[in-house]
Amino acid sequence: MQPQDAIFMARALELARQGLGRTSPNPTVGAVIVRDGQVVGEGYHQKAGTPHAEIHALRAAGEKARGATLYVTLEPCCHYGRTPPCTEAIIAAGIKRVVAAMADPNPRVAGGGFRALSQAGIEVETGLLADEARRLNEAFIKYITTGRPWVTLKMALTLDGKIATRTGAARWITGPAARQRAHELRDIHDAILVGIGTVLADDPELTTRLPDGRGRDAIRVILDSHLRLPLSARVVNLQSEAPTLVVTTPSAPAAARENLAARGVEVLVLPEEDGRVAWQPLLAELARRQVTSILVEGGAEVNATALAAGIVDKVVAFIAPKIFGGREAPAPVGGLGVADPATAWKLEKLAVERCGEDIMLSGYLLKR
Ligand code: AOF
Ligand code: ZN
Repeated sequence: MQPQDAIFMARALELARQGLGRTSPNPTVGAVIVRDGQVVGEGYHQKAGTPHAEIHALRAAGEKARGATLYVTLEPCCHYGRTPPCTEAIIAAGIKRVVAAMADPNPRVAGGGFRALSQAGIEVETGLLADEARRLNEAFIKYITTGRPWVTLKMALTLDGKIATRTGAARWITGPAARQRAHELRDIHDAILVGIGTVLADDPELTTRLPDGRGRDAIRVILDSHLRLPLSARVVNLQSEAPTLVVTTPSAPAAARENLAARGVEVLVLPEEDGRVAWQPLLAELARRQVTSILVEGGAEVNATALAAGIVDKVVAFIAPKIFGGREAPAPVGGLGVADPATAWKLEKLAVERCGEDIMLSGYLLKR
C-alpha cells in the first residue's frame, strides 16, 4: 500500500455511501481512478441493472485510465449478471493497479475478479479500509451468503425503558433529530415490518419522510395473524411507490383476505407457530422477493418473537432523556423474557451517536 491509498479509498467509500438504499439487491459500491496523484474519474453504482461503479469511473476517466490506479470498495465482478464483467472493462482500459477494500462475497465472484485481473498482469491489493466497506454492505453480505435478509431491530424508548405511557400514548418519545435518523434507517432498508398491534394503536404510514423529499419508501410488511387490519388503515390507503404486504396465517378469515385483496393489498398466508406468523418461512419468502434487509419497528411482541427466533442482526435504540414511569407502561421487548441475566440477548461492537437531545445506541447481536 502507498500513503495516499487510504485517502482515495475513503473517497471511494464516500461515493459508495451515495448509493445506500438504492442498489438492492446489489451492493453499494464506489470507485475512484487516480493517475499521477490526480483523480481522473469517479463513480458509484446507482441502481441494480445499471452500470457498476467501475464502469462509471472508467467512462469519466476515458483515455486517462491507461496506466492509472483504480480504487474500488468491492472486488470487481468477473461474471455476466445484468451487466457485463467489470474485470474486462478494467483490463481493456489499461488500468495498471487495482486496490479493493474487500472481496465480493457473491459466490459467483468470490476472488474470481481478483484472479482475472492478476492474470491480465494488473497489480491487485485488497483489504484497505475493509471494516468500513463491510459495514456499508452488511445487509448484502448476509443476503448473498445465506439467502436470508438482514434484520435491524429499531426501538425508541425513554430512559426508564418505556415505549409508551400508561395510556398507550407514544407521540413523541424522541425529538425531531432522532426521528429523522429513524427515517434515514427506513430509507436504507428494503422493507419495514410491524405487528398489527402497532398499526391498530398508531395507524402509522410507514413511509420514509426526509427533508427535500429525499426519502425512498420501503415495502411495508404487516404481521397480522388474524387479519384484524381495518380497511380504513393508512397503510391500506396510502399512495406509495412501494407495496404493502400483509402476512397472515391459515386461520385468518377468508373474507378479510378478499377485502384486502380488493383494495390492492397483497395478503401472504404463511405457516403459524404458537398462533403467530413463523419467522423463518417469512424471511425465506422475502428473500425470494429480493428483500435484502428488513427494519423491524415493533411492537413489543413482534420484537420479542424476532429476538427469540434468533433472526435479529443489529439493534438500533433511540434513548430519550425522559421518564414515563408506570408499572403498566410497555417496554420495547415483551414476550416472556429471560429468567437469568446471564442468558440476556447481548450486543457487541457498540456505537453511540448524539441525535439532538436524544442518544442513538446501536450494536450487533451476539449469537447465542
Ligand atoms: C462490481 N461493481 O458496482 C457492483 C458489483 O447483475 P449485475 O450485473 O448488476 O451484478 C450484480 C452482482 O455484481 C452483485 O451481486 C455483486 O456481486 C456485484 N456487484 N460489482 O464490480 C459494482 N455493484
Ligand atoms: Zn461489476
